[in-house]
Amino acid sequence: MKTLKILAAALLLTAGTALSAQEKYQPTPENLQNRQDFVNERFGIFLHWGMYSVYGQGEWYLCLGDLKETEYAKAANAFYPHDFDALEWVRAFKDAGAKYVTLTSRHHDGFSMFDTKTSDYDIVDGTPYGKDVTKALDEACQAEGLALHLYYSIKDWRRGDYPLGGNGKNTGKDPNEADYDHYLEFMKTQMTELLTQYNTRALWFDGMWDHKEPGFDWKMPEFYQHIHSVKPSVLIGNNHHIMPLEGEDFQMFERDLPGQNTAGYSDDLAVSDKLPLEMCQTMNHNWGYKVSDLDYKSSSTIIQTLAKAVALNSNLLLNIGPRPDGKLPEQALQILKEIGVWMRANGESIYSCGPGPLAEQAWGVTTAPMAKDSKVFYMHFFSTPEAPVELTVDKKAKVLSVTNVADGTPLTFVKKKDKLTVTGPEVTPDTAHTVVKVLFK
Ligand code: FHN
Repeated sequence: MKTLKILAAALLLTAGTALSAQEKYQPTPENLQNRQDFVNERFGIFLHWGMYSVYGQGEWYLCLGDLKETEYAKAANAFYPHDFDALEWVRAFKDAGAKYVTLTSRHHDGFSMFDTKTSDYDIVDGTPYGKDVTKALDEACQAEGLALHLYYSIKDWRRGDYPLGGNGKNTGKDPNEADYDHYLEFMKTQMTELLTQYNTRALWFDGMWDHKEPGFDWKMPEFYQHIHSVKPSVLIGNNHHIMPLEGEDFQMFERDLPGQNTAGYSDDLAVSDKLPLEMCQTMNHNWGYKVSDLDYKSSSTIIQTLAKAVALNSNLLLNIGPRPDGKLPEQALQILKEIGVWMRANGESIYSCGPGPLAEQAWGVTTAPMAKDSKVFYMHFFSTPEAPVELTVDKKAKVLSVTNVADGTPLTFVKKKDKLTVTGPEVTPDTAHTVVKVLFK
Protein backbone atom coordinates (compact mmCIF):
# COMPACT_ATOMS: atom_id res chain seq x y z
CA MET A 1 0.00 0.00 0.00
CA LYS A 2 2.76 2.38 1.05
CA THR A 3 4.81 1.48 -2.07
CA LEU A 4 1.77 2.20 -4.22
CA LYS A 5 1.33 5.57 -2.53
CA ILE A 6 4.98 6.47 -3.07
CA LEU A 7 4.74 5.40 -6.73
CA ALA A 8 1.62 7.51 -7.20
CA ALA A 9 3.27 10.48 -5.53
CA ALA A 10 6.34 10.05 -7.75
CA LEU A 11 4.12 10.01 -10.84
CA LEU A 12 2.26 13.13 -9.74
CA LEU A 13 5.56 14.80 -8.98
CA THR A 14 6.88 13.89 -12.42
CA ALA A 15 3.82 15.57 -13.91
CA GLY A 16 4.57 18.63 -11.76
CA THR A 17 8.25 18.89 -12.59
CA ALA A 18 7.51 18.70 -16.31
CA LEU A 19 7.21 22.48 -16.15
CA SER A 20 10.73 22.92 -14.84
CA ALA A 21 12.06 21.08 -17.90
CA GLN A 22 10.53 23.76 -20.16
CA GLU A 23 10.30 26.81 -17.97
CA LYS A 24 10.82 27.21 -14.23
CA TYR A 25 8.09 29.08 -12.40
CA GLN A 26 9.22 32.52 -11.28
CA PRO A 27 6.79 34.19 -8.87
CA THR A 28 6.32 37.90 -9.56
CA PRO A 29 7.08 40.55 -6.89
CA GLU A 30 3.29 40.95 -6.36
CA ASN A 31 2.96 37.21 -5.87
CA LEU A 32 5.79 37.23 -3.32
CA GLN A 33 4.14 40.16 -1.54
CA ASN A 34 0.86 38.21 -1.40
CA ARG A 35 2.74 35.26 0.09
CA GLN A 36 4.23 37.52 2.76
CA ASP A 37 0.86 39.11 3.60
CA PHE A 38 -0.71 35.65 3.78
CA VAL A 39 1.98 34.44 6.19
CA ASN A 40 1.68 37.51 8.40
CA GLU A 41 -2.09 37.07 8.69
CA ARG A 42 -1.90 33.58 10.22
CA PHE A 43 -5.64 33.04 10.63
CA GLY A 44 -8.34 32.49 8.00
CA ILE A 45 -11.89 31.12 7.83
CA PHE A 46 -12.77 28.24 5.51
CA LEU A 47 -16.36 28.07 4.25
CA HIS A 48 -17.72 24.81 2.87
CA TRP A 49 -20.91 26.14 1.40
CA GLY A 50 -22.74 24.77 -1.60
CA MET A 51 -26.11 23.38 -2.63
CA TYR A 52 -25.23 20.26 -0.59
CA SER A 53 -26.10 22.34 2.48
CA VAL A 54 -29.77 21.93 1.45
CA TYR A 55 -29.50 18.22 2.31
CA GLY A 56 -27.74 18.95 5.63
CA GLN A 57 -25.63 15.81 5.22
CA GLY A 58 -22.17 17.19 4.53
CA GLU A 59 -20.54 18.00 1.19
CA TRP A 60 -20.03 14.35 0.17
CA TYR A 61 -23.75 13.49 0.13
CA LEU A 62 -24.04 12.97 -3.64
CA CYS A 63 -21.37 10.27 -3.40
CA LEU A 64 -21.96 8.81 0.07
CA GLY A 65 -25.76 8.94 -0.22
CA ASP A 66 -25.44 6.85 -3.36
CA LEU A 67 -27.58 9.32 -5.32
CA LYS A 68 -27.94 9.84 -9.04
CA GLU A 69 -26.59 13.23 -10.00
CA THR A 70 -29.75 14.12 -11.94
CA GLU A 71 -31.87 13.59 -8.79
CA TYR A 72 -29.34 15.32 -6.52
CA ALA A 73 -29.23 18.37 -8.80
CA LYS A 74 -32.95 19.00 -8.28
CA ALA A 75 -32.19 20.39 -4.80
CA ALA A 76 -30.65 23.43 -6.52
CA ASN A 77 -34.23 24.57 -7.05
CA ALA A 78 -34.65 24.59 -3.27
CA PHE A 79 -31.42 26.43 -2.50
CA TYR A 80 -32.61 29.81 -1.34
CA PRO A 81 -30.23 31.35 1.25
CA HIS A 82 -32.54 34.27 1.99
CA ASP A 83 -30.81 35.09 5.28
CA PHE A 84 -27.35 35.36 3.75
CA ASP A 85 -25.73 38.64 4.75
CA ALA A 86 -22.16 38.71 3.50
CA LEU A 87 -21.23 41.74 5.57
CA GLU A 88 -22.56 40.13 8.74
CA TRP A 89 -20.47 37.00 8.03
CA VAL A 90 -17.30 38.91 7.25
CA ARG A 91 -17.69 41.10 10.33
CA ALA A 92 -18.04 37.99 12.50
CA PHE A 93 -14.82 36.59 10.94
CA LYS A 94 -13.02 39.89 11.38
CA ASP A 95 -14.12 40.18 15.01
CA ALA A 96 -12.66 36.73 15.58
CA GLY A 97 -9.33 38.02 14.26
CA ALA A 98 -9.40 36.27 10.88
CA LYS A 99 -7.72 38.09 8.02
CA TYR A 100 -8.91 36.08 5.02
CA VAL A 101 -11.78 33.88 3.88
CA THR A 102 -11.62 30.77 1.69
CA LEU A 103 -14.96 29.93 0.06
CA THR A 104 -15.75 26.71 -1.79
CA SER A 105 -16.46 28.17 -5.22
CA ARG A 106 -17.13 24.65 -6.52
CA HIS A 107 -16.94 21.35 -4.65
CA HIS A 108 -16.90 17.76 -5.96
CA ASP A 109 -20.65 17.94 -6.75
CA GLY A 110 -19.78 20.38 -9.54
CA PHE A 111 -22.17 23.13 -8.41
CA SER A 112 -20.65 26.59 -8.91
CA MET A 113 -21.21 29.11 -6.13
CA PHE A 114 -20.37 31.91 -8.56
CA ASP A 115 -21.71 33.31 -11.80
CA THR A 116 -20.26 31.11 -14.52
CA LYS A 117 -20.99 31.20 -18.22
CA THR A 118 -19.92 27.56 -18.59
CA SER A 119 -23.28 26.13 -17.42
CA ASP A 120 -26.51 26.96 -15.60
CA TYR A 121 -25.60 24.69 -12.69
CA ASP A 122 -24.65 27.62 -10.50
CA ILE A 123 -26.04 29.85 -7.76
CA VAL A 124 -27.15 32.58 -10.18
CA ASP A 125 -28.76 30.56 -12.96
CA GLY A 126 -29.70 27.34 -11.17
CA THR A 127 -31.41 28.49 -7.98
CA PRO A 128 -34.45 30.62 -7.13
CA TYR A 129 -32.05 32.83 -5.11
CA GLY A 130 -30.39 33.97 -8.31
CA LYS A 131 -27.66 36.11 -6.76
CA ASP A 132 -23.89 35.72 -6.87
CA VAL A 133 -22.85 34.90 -3.28
CA THR A 134 -19.16 34.93 -4.23
CA LYS A 135 -19.53 38.49 -5.47
CA ALA A 136 -21.32 39.51 -2.27
CA LEU A 137 -18.63 37.90 -0.13
CA ASP A 138 -15.92 39.51 -2.24
CA GLU A 139 -17.47 42.96 -1.79
CA ALA A 140 -17.87 42.44 1.95
CA CYS A 141 -14.24 41.31 2.21
CA GLN A 142 -13.12 44.38 0.30
CA ALA A 143 -15.18 46.61 2.58
CA GLU A 144 -13.78 45.04 5.76
CA GLY A 145 -10.19 44.56 4.57
CA LEU A 146 -10.12 40.75 4.41
CA ALA A 147 -8.60 38.82 1.52
CA LEU A 148 -10.67 36.40 -0.57
CA HIS A 149 -9.40 32.90 -1.38
CA LEU A 150 -11.37 30.44 -3.47
CA TYR A 151 -11.46 26.68 -3.02
CA TYR A 152 -12.01 24.77 -6.27
CA SER A 153 -12.45 21.03 -6.74
CA ILE A 154 -10.72 19.70 -9.84
CA LYS A 155 -12.60 16.43 -9.46
CA ASP A 156 -16.27 16.28 -10.45
CA TRP A 157 -18.95 13.69 -9.63
CA ARG A 158 -21.33 15.09 -12.22
CA ARG A 159 -19.71 16.18 -15.48
CA GLY A 160 -19.33 13.42 -18.04
CA ASP A 161 -16.05 14.75 -19.41
CA TYR A 162 -14.32 14.34 -16.03
CA PRO A 163 -12.87 10.81 -16.06
CA LEU A 164 -14.26 8.62 -13.26
CA GLY A 165 -11.83 8.54 -10.36
CA GLY A 166 -11.46 6.79 -7.03
CA ASN A 167 -15.01 7.56 -5.85
CA GLY A 168 -18.36 8.82 -7.13
CA LYS A 169 -18.73 5.85 -9.44
CA ASN A 170 -22.49 5.49 -8.88
CA THR A 171 -23.73 8.99 -9.65
CA GLY A 172 -24.88 7.96 -13.12
CA LYS A 173 -22.09 9.41 -15.23
CA ASP A 174 -21.40 7.69 -18.55
CA PRO A 175 -17.71 6.65 -18.50
CA ASN A 176 -17.66 6.81 -22.31
CA GLU A 177 -18.09 10.58 -22.16
CA ALA A 178 -14.75 11.02 -20.35
CA ASP A 179 -12.58 13.59 -22.12
CA TYR A 180 -10.02 15.16 -19.84
CA ASP A 181 -8.78 17.71 -22.42
CA HIS A 182 -12.33 19.01 -22.77
CA TYR A 183 -12.71 19.12 -18.99
CA LEU A 184 -9.40 20.97 -18.63
CA GLU A 185 -10.59 23.65 -21.05
CA PHE A 186 -13.77 24.01 -18.98
CA MET A 187 -11.69 24.43 -15.79
CA LYS A 188 -9.45 27.00 -17.49
CA THR A 189 -12.52 29.01 -18.49
CA GLN A 190 -13.77 28.89 -14.90
CA MET A 191 -10.34 29.95 -13.66
CA THR A 192 -10.46 33.01 -15.89
CA GLU A 193 -13.89 33.80 -14.46
CA LEU A 194 -12.75 33.39 -10.86
CA LEU A 195 -9.70 35.54 -11.44
CA THR A 196 -11.36 38.33 -13.39
CA GLN A 197 -14.78 38.60 -11.73
CA TYR A 198 -13.54 38.63 -8.11
CA ASN A 199 -10.59 39.96 -6.08
CA THR A 200 -9.19 36.47 -5.69
CA ARG A 201 -5.88 36.42 -3.81
CA ALA A 202 -5.48 32.64 -3.72
CA LEU A 203 -6.85 29.48 -5.32
CA TRP A 204 -7.17 26.40 -3.12
CA PHE A 205 -7.40 23.24 -5.21
CA ASP A 206 -8.70 19.90 -4.05
CA GLY A 207 -9.43 16.48 -5.54
CA MET A 208 -6.17 15.70 -7.32
CA TRP A 209 -5.86 12.64 -5.09
CA ASP A 210 -8.80 11.19 -7.09
CA HIS A 211 -6.54 9.91 -9.86
CA LYS A 212 -3.39 8.16 -8.73
CA GLU A 213 -3.29 5.52 -11.43
CA PRO A 214 -0.15 5.45 -13.57
CA GLY A 215 -0.62 7.23 -16.88
CA PHE A 216 -3.27 9.71 -15.76
CA ASP A 217 -2.00 13.19 -16.56
CA TRP A 218 -3.69 16.12 -14.84
CA LYS A 219 -1.63 18.52 -17.02
CA MET A 220 -1.08 20.72 -14.00
CA PRO A 221 1.83 22.68 -15.55
CA GLU A 222 -0.53 23.78 -18.35
CA PHE A 223 -3.31 24.54 -15.85
CA TYR A 224 -1.06 26.53 -13.51
CA GLN A 225 0.54 28.40 -16.41
CA HIS A 226 -2.91 29.44 -17.56
CA ILE A 227 -3.80 30.70 -14.06
CA HIS A 228 -0.59 32.64 -13.55
CA SER A 229 -0.82 34.10 -17.05
CA VAL A 230 -4.31 35.45 -16.22
CA LYS A 231 -3.25 36.69 -12.76
CA PRO A 232 0.43 36.30 -11.88
CA SER A 233 -0.07 37.55 -8.33
CA VAL A 234 -2.59 34.85 -7.40
CA LEU A 235 -1.38 32.24 -4.93
CA ILE A 236 -1.90 28.61 -5.89
CA GLY A 237 -2.21 25.88 -3.27
CA ASN A 238 -3.27 22.30 -3.90
CA ASN A 239 -4.58 19.84 -1.33
CA HIS A 240 -3.13 16.85 -3.20
CA HIS A 241 -1.49 15.49 -0.03
CA ILE A 242 1.90 15.29 -1.74
CA MET A 243 4.87 17.67 -1.87
CA PRO A 244 4.23 20.99 -3.64
CA LEU A 245 4.44 20.94 -7.43
CA GLU A 246 6.17 23.48 -9.63
CA GLY A 247 3.92 26.53 -9.95
CA GLU A 248 2.42 26.30 -6.45
CA ASP A 249 2.79 29.17 -3.98
CA PHE A 250 1.90 27.58 -0.67
CA GLN A 251 1.73 24.15 0.93
CA MET A 252 -1.28 22.87 2.82
CA PHE A 253 -2.03 20.21 5.41
CA GLU A 254 -5.47 18.74 5.99
CA ARG A 255 -6.60 18.29 9.61
CA ASP A 256 -3.00 18.13 10.79
CA LEU A 257 -0.19 20.36 11.91
CA PRO A 258 2.72 20.44 9.45
CA GLY A 259 4.90 17.39 9.99
CA GLN A 260 2.16 15.37 11.72
CA ASN A 261 -0.14 12.73 10.28
CA THR A 262 -2.86 11.96 12.79
CA ALA A 263 -5.64 12.23 10.17
CA GLY A 264 -3.94 10.05 7.55
CA TYR A 265 -3.71 12.64 4.74
CA SER A 266 -0.08 13.59 5.23
CA ASP A 267 1.67 10.24 4.88
CA ASP A 268 5.26 10.81 3.70
CA LEU A 269 4.57 14.55 3.46
CA ALA A 270 7.67 16.60 4.25
CA VAL A 271 7.29 20.23 5.23
CA SER A 272 8.45 22.80 2.69
CA ASP A 273 11.01 25.26 4.03
CA LYS A 274 10.43 27.58 1.05
CA LEU A 275 6.68 28.04 0.76
CA PRO A 276 4.10 29.46 3.16
CA LEU A 277 2.26 26.75 5.09
CA GLU A 278 -1.41 26.43 5.94
CA MET A 279 -3.26 23.77 7.90
CA CYS A 280 -7.04 23.45 7.75
CA GLN A 281 -9.28 22.08 10.47
CA THR A 282 -13.01 21.66 11.11
CA MET A 283 -14.89 23.18 14.06
CA ASN A 284 -16.99 20.03 14.45
CA HIS A 285 -16.39 16.81 12.47
CA ASN A 286 -17.65 17.89 9.05
CA TRP A 287 -16.68 20.43 6.42
CA GLY A 288 -20.09 21.02 4.85
CA TYR A 289 -23.21 21.61 7.01
CA LYS A 290 -24.31 18.38 8.68
CA VAL A 291 -27.47 18.79 10.67
CA SER A 292 -26.67 16.00 13.15
CA ASP A 293 -23.11 17.08 13.91
CA LEU A 294 -23.24 19.23 17.02
CA ASP A 295 -19.95 17.97 18.43
CA TYR A 296 -17.95 21.19 18.21
CA LYS A 297 -14.42 21.61 19.49
CA SER A 298 -14.05 24.10 22.33
CA SER A 299 -12.72 27.55 21.47
CA SER A 300 -9.75 26.92 23.79
CA THR A 301 -8.83 23.80 21.78
CA ILE A 302 -9.08 25.78 18.53
CA ILE A 303 -7.00 28.66 19.92
CA GLN A 304 -4.35 26.15 21.01
CA THR A 305 -4.33 24.73 17.49
CA LEU A 306 -3.78 28.24 16.14
CA ALA A 307 -0.84 28.80 18.50
CA LYS A 308 0.61 25.37 17.65
CA ALA A 309 0.28 26.14 13.94
CA VAL A 310 2.09 29.47 14.28
CA ALA A 311 4.78 27.77 16.38
CA LEU A 312 5.32 25.50 13.36
CA ASN A 313 5.38 28.44 10.94
CA SER A 314 1.90 27.72 9.63
CA ASN A 315 -1.44 29.48 9.21
CA LEU A 316 -4.69 28.00 10.49
CA LEU A 317 -7.69 27.87 8.15
CA LEU A 318 -10.68 27.18 10.39
CA ASN A 319 -13.76 25.71 8.75
CA ILE A 320 -17.44 26.56 9.12
CA GLY A 321 -20.28 24.82 7.25
CA PRO A 322 -22.96 27.50 6.69
CA ARG A 323 -26.63 26.52 6.64
CA PRO A 324 -28.79 26.47 3.49
CA ASP A 325 -30.77 29.49 4.69
CA GLY A 326 -27.58 31.57 4.60
CA LYS A 327 -26.99 31.64 8.37
CA LEU A 328 -23.82 30.54 10.10
CA PRO A 329 -24.49 27.84 12.74
CA GLU A 330 -24.93 29.50 16.14
CA GLN A 331 -22.29 27.20 17.68
CA ALA A 332 -19.79 28.48 15.10
CA LEU A 333 -20.71 32.10 15.85
CA GLN A 334 -20.22 31.54 19.57
CA ILE A 335 -16.78 29.99 18.96
CA LEU A 336 -15.82 32.92 16.73
CA LYS A 337 -16.80 35.35 19.50
CA GLU A 338 -14.66 33.50 22.05
CA ILE A 339 -11.68 33.37 19.69
CA GLY A 340 -12.12 37.12 19.12
CA VAL A 341 -11.89 37.87 22.85
CA TRP A 342 -8.63 35.94 23.08
CA MET A 343 -7.21 37.42 19.87
CA ARG A 344 -7.86 40.98 20.93
CA ALA A 345 -5.84 40.37 24.09
CA ASN A 346 -3.16 38.05 22.69
CA GLY A 347 -3.06 38.63 18.92
CA GLU A 348 0.46 40.09 19.06
CA SER A 349 1.71 36.54 19.75
CA ILE A 350 0.02 35.27 16.55
CA TYR A 351 0.12 37.89 13.76
CA SER A 352 3.45 38.19 11.94
CA CYS A 353 4.83 35.54 14.29
CA GLY A 354 6.52 32.22 13.68
CA PRO A 355 8.35 29.61 15.76
CA GLY A 356 9.78 30.73 19.11
CA PRO A 357 12.90 29.52 20.89
CA LEU A 358 11.48 26.22 22.22
CA ALA A 359 9.79 23.37 20.35
CA GLU A 360 6.46 22.12 21.79
CA GLN A 361 6.63 21.30 25.51
CA ALA A 362 4.26 19.52 27.88
CA TRP A 363 2.91 22.93 28.96
CA GLY A 364 2.59 24.54 25.51
CA VAL A 365 4.47 26.22 22.67
CA THR A 366 6.53 29.34 21.94
CA THR A 367 6.14 31.89 19.14
CA ALA A 368 8.12 34.98 18.16
CA PRO A 369 7.74 37.87 15.74
CA MET A 370 9.29 37.11 12.36
CA ALA A 371 10.87 40.58 12.17
CA LYS A 372 14.65 40.18 12.41
CA ASP A 373 15.20 42.97 14.95
CA SER A 374 12.51 41.65 17.32
CA LYS A 375 13.31 41.75 21.03
CA VAL A 376 10.41 39.58 22.08
CA PHE A 377 9.18 36.02 22.27
CA TYR A 378 5.96 34.50 23.60
CA MET A 379 5.30 31.46 25.78
CA HIS A 380 1.83 29.96 25.26
CA PHE A 381 0.93 28.10 28.45
CA PHE A 382 -1.85 25.58 27.71
CA SER A 383 -1.43 24.18 31.23
CA THR A 384 0.41 25.08 34.42
CA PRO A 385 4.01 23.89 34.06
CA GLU A 386 5.15 21.37 36.65
CA ALA A 387 8.36 23.30 37.28
CA PRO A 388 9.85 26.67 36.30
CA VAL A 389 10.67 26.70 32.58
CA GLU A 390 14.32 27.02 31.64
CA LEU A 391 15.36 28.48 28.27
CA THR A 392 18.71 29.10 26.68
CA VAL A 393 19.09 32.71 25.55
CA ASP A 394 21.88 35.08 24.52
CA LYS A 395 24.09 35.42 27.59
CA LYS A 396 24.58 39.15 26.94
CA ALA A 397 20.88 39.88 26.48
CA LYS A 398 19.14 41.83 29.23
CA VAL A 399 15.59 40.77 30.05
CA LEU A 400 13.43 43.84 30.64
CA SER A 401 10.23 42.08 31.63
CA VAL A 402 8.26 38.83 31.65
CA THR A 403 4.53 39.55 31.68
CA ASN A 404 1.12 38.08 31.03
CA VAL A 405 0.17 39.58 27.63
CA ALA A 406 -3.54 39.82 28.39
CA ASP A 407 -3.36 41.78 31.66
CA GLY A 408 0.26 42.87 32.05
CA THR A 409 0.81 40.92 35.31
CA PRO A 410 4.55 40.40 35.87
CA LEU A 411 5.92 36.87 36.26
CA THR A 412 8.92 35.81 38.29
CA PHE A 413 12.07 35.13 36.29
CA VAL A 414 15.78 34.62 36.83
CA LYS A 415 18.44 35.29 34.20
CA LYS A 416 21.89 33.79 34.82
CA LYS A 417 24.39 33.87 31.93
CA ASP A 418 22.63 32.13 29.03
CA LYS A 419 19.86 30.59 31.13
CA LEU A 420 16.49 32.23 31.62
CA THR A 421 14.13 30.60 34.10
CA VAL A 422 10.46 31.62 34.06
CA THR A 423 7.97 30.64 36.73
CA GLY A 424 4.90 29.80 34.66
CA PRO A 425 1.38 31.07 35.37
CA GLU A 426 -1.49 29.10 36.90
CA VAL A 427 -3.63 28.05 33.96
CA THR A 428 -7.26 27.09 34.48
CA PRO A 429 -8.04 23.96 32.42
CA ASP A 430 -10.53 24.37 29.54
CA THR A 431 -10.15 28.12 29.34
CA ALA A 432 -8.37 30.05 26.59
CA HIS A 433 -4.67 29.74 27.32
CA THR A 434 -2.30 32.26 28.89
CA VAL A 435 0.41 33.96 26.86
CA VAL A 436 3.57 35.24 28.52
CA LYS A 437 5.74 37.81 26.81
CA VAL A 438 9.49 37.88 27.34
CA LEU A 439 10.90 41.31 26.43
CA PHE A 440 14.64 41.92 25.99
CA LYS A 441 16.39 45.27 26.00
O1 FHN B 1 -13.05 15.73 -0.18
C1 FHN B 1 -12.65 16.93 0.36
C2 FHN B 1 -13.47 17.32 1.56
O2 FHN B 1 -14.81 17.35 1.22
C3 FHN B 1 -13.03 18.68 2.06
O3 FHN B 1 -13.25 19.66 1.08
C4 FHN B 1 -11.58 18.62 2.44
C5 FHN B 1 -11.01 19.92 2.91
O4 FHN B 1 -9.65 19.80 3.11
N1 FHN B 1 -10.76 18.16 1.29
C6 FHN B 1 -11.18 16.92 0.65
C7 FHN B 1 -10.64 15.71 1.31
O5 FHN B 1 -9.26 15.69 1.20
